[in-house]
Amino acid sequence: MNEVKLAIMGGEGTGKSALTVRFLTKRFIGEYASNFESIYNKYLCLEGKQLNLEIYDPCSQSQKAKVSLTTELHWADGFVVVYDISDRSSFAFAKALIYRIREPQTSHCKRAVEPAVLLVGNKQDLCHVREVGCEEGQKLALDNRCQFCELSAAEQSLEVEVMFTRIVKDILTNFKLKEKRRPSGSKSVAKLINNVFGKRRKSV
Ligand SMILES: Nc1nc2c(ncn2[C@@H]2O[C@H](COP(=O)(O)OP(=O)(O)OP(=O)(O)O)[C@@H](O)[C@H]2O)c(=O)[nH]1
Ligand SMILES: [Mg+2]
Repeated sequence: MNEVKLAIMGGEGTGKSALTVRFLTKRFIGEYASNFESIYNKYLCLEGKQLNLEIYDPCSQSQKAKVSLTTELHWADGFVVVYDISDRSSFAFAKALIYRIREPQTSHCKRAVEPAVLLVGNKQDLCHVREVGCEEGQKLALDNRCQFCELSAAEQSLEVEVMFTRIVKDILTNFKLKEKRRPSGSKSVAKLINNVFGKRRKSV
């Protein structure tokens, strides 16, 4: 069974838990505990594959002013980065997170393929007090090779499900790419070793 690890990142109060709970239960309950982090499990069948999806919903206290993401970058196969369309500072935080995820130094994680990222402008139902334009979100996503959507965890169930399905599909595509790269890589190393030692042996 494929293991898929997804981290939900974003500023405090942007709706990370609301989106996660909406996806898992199809419900919006309004208030969510934010003093502890959680990892949820959900079994999915997607593209004919059985998946065990793990969703990491961080604790806002430990998230404060934290953009280092070192643990998350090693753990997660993909990220949902959430901001609140009615809160510009949350967009700035989302931008910093995306830059961190896409930093070239992130290669210290020895990733063959860069992680899948979906930028989400949440609380679309608050568009009358909007502070971040939809096109700003689109541009940030496009410039950083991310997917993008705006939605409302409070009012939309199907859209939230589609959003999670989209990021999981992107992660599965990355798994396929990694698989393709790995055998050819190891084959060429094996060939190289064989060439070097094979030739030496012959000359002795
Ligand atoms: N209007 C509106 N409110 C929302 C929406 N999503 C979440 N909220 C509200 O925003 C507040 C914060 O939501 P949470 O899901 O707790 O946000 P969070 O990102 O998990 O917050 P922390 O864990 O504290 O960082 C709660 O009062 C939610 O009811 C939405 O789509 N629309
Ligand atoms: Mg939360």
